[in-house]
Amino acid sequence: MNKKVLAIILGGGQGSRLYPLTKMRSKPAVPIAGKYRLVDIPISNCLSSNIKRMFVLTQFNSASLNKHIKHTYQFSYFSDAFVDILAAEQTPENKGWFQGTADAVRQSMHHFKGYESEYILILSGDQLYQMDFNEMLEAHIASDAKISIASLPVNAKDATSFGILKTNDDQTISSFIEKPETSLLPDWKSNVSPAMKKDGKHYLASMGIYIFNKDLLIELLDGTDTNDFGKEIIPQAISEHKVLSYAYEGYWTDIGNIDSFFEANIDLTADIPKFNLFNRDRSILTRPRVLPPTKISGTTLEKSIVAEGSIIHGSRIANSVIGIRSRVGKGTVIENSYVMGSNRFLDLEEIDAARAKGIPHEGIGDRCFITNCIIDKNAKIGDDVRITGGKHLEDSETDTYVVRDGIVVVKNGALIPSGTII
Ligand code: ADQ
Ligand code: ADP
Repeated sequence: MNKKVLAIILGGGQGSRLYPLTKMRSKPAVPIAGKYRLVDIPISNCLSSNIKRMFVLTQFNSASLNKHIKHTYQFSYFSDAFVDILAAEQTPENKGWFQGTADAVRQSMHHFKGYESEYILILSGDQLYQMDFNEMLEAHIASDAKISIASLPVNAKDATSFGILKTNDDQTISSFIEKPETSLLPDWKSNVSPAMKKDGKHYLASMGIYIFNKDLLIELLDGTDTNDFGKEIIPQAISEHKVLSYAYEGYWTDIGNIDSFFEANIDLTADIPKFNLFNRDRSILTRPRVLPPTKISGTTLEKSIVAEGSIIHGSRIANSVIGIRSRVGKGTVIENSYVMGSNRFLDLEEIDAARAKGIPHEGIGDRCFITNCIIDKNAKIGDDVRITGGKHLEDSETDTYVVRDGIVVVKNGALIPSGTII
């Protein structure tokens, strides 16, 4: 185990951009790719980089996050490895909520100050990527930097949503601006490689992945009221300390809102997805559930992922991710959608009882048509339901679903009666 590094995963503020997926759970617990949760991505990256001591900072604690971490990341009694959740807590010094990323680290500092480590690796909890942090650490140590920031080239459209930096020839960062306005962009172009130029990616963006020398991090956070890494700590630090840009070239995407979350999930169904769940060296771990194999009958499946424990009778499923313990009724068509599945199985008596009362049970009924949709866990969708997401829909909310960027998000546990048309 790498004893020099302690990892801190920023598990999310209020998670409002992922609402309603974050209505009843904290952001790290949001289910992704049919069987994982968001927090599995940074944790798995740490474990495959041999970094085995992690704190997950979250604004809200939730039953699903606790249960997931407790049942998934268990280590031997004789190992120092751990994954601990630190939720915002009230103490005599603190009012309560974390005021931003740096404040979250500051308020939790007393929990990790005492652990042996020279470096603190700070990660975001809402990104999809597979990265070897050791390579970044080696570059950090070799350059004698005090802070390193992972960076990658982006185009002008994306540049306004990221921290943008410029470097000297030795890759140290000379200037940094958090989320610049479009009018400022011409001043922030970097000399990127010809391939990146061809793609229009002229700007170097911070990936929000930082290595800090621990002593410096403590010093920077101590006795100040700066709340954010991107807005305050990093721009202030570059004039006083050596801050390195670590150029990353692999796949990386931010999944902070419904649109990017949806895209990232649906992209997993591509012939060669950008994010590779089948990479043995950088495998993504999750809770080992003991579920029966999925049973499929009469369904044409195209470019789809189907997780364990599902019973599928639909007529066609295309470009979709079907999560654990899903049930899909006869004649149903699902296209371009992410169905998260259920937290438990229904037995036949429960299904018969629901039918006798004329109410839908967990899963998707017969003869439904579902497209451009996210269906959160435990939703009960009746027969002959049509949900047609798309750009023609305006953002809106009802008791059972939310529309964001044309994607219909059916809420956790929502009941959509037979015959509903959305
Ligand atoms: P953003 O992602 O916009 O930009 P921010 O909202 O501060 O920055 O979030 C960073 C991470 O911390 C996210 O995973 C977020 O969920 C989490 N987080 C936010 N507030 C938190 C809180 N109060 N408690 C716990 N966790 C919290 C940052 C950088 C940019 C960089 C992008 C790359 O500021 O410079 O380009 O990340 O995505
Ligand atoms: P999530 O949808 O994020 O898993 P929930 O709040 O629905 O969150 O569930 C929290 C936890 O409680 C889950 O991990 C699940 O295993 C368990 N759970 C939820 N509903 C049921 C249920 N009806 N029966 C058994 N366990 C459940």
